[in-house]
Amino acid sequence: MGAAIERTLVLIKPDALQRELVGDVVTRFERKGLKIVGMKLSHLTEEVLTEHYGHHKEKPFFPGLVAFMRETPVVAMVLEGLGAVDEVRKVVGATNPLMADAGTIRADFSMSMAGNIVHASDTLENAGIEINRFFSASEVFTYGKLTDRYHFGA
Ligand code: FUP
Repeated sequence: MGAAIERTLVLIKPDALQRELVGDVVTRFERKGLKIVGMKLSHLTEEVLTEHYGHHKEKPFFPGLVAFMRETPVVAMVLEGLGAVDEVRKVVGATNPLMADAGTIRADFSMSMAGNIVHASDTLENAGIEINRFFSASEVFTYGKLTDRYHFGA
């Protein structure tokens, strides 16, 4: 059985905005064939970041992480595609850019653990939670593209 069509959440972080890498990052996802079904700028609050990074709440780097994520708005995206959750993580690479495989976004564009360019949901369950955290239903779109059969066909 082939992979199912999934949706996942990506945040393009303040380091990427400061470094003018938004276009390059979006292009990586488009080139893979992922469909952009949601996309907006959002200035994240401490509350939403505390929820989003709840698994790191007790870590020493947590306050710095929250401050960093609020330096500029982030670009929030919902991407759709075959096995999108794992495929997007593959395109993004390991959390530590120094450990990430060449050809991934994090390896190719960054060296710092804090400034690692993007966030991407790690499981299908978390993708659902995170899409709902950052997007209302009316901000996520369903539409056909002429290239769907090339990207998603058997
Ligand atoms: P990921 O799912 O790849 O984004 O990784 P995590 O959820 O483990 O980490 C979220 C963010 O916390 C990272 F992108 C950067 C920051 N972080 C640190 O700064 N230091 C650490 O040791 C771990 C994570």
